[in-house]
Amino acid sequence: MAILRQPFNTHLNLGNGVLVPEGVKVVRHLSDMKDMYQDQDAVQHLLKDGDPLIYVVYNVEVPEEAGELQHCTSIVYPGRVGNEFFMTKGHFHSRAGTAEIYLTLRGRGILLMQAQDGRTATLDMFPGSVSYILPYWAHRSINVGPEPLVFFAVYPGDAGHNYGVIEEKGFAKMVLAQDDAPVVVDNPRYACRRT
Ligand code: PAN
Ligand code: ZN
Repeated sequence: MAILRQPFNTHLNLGNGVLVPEGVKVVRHLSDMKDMYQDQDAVQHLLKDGDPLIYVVYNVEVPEEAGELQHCTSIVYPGRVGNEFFMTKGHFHSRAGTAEIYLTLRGRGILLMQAQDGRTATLDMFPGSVSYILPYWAHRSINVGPEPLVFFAVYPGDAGHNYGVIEEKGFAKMVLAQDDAPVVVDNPRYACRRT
């Protein structure tokens, strides 16, 4: 017999992004994504003094099925690896033709996106920004401010996450601090890795 489900609430703390119940919590430290940063000397230096926490995701538990809606909050902490701001790993969806919405609650960020043909786009993330990530576009969020970047995301139940392409090739662009302000520049390693 099918299990009878009931509609349910989750409580989202609008100040810090924490969900109650917290659901499935994903925690990413620098060591989980050290090859993704440009300045490997800075990576080694930071790892010597510990292993900084880069971001946390709280996922409401929902079946990974068509018709369902995954939803979660992400908290990307402020900081840099060399000149590169703390960021998420970034991914395509496994079912690539699925969109996503990010509602930013706190902080300042840049949402970096990349189509399968290599075209890139960025959107500013700020409290109240509702960013629409197109189907087939990879996406990464970068904290460019002094406080945690907190955003709520909703996406199709069966979208899944494909990290492999980004782990292998990276994004064509990266976000660096120049005089403390974020600038979007070409990623020199992206061209190398494509050849
Ligand atoms: C987000 C991301 C979250 C963490 O919920 O999964 O911000 O980023 P990574 O998954 O790239 O580590 C989302 O886009 N879900 O599809
Ligand atoms: Zn996604």
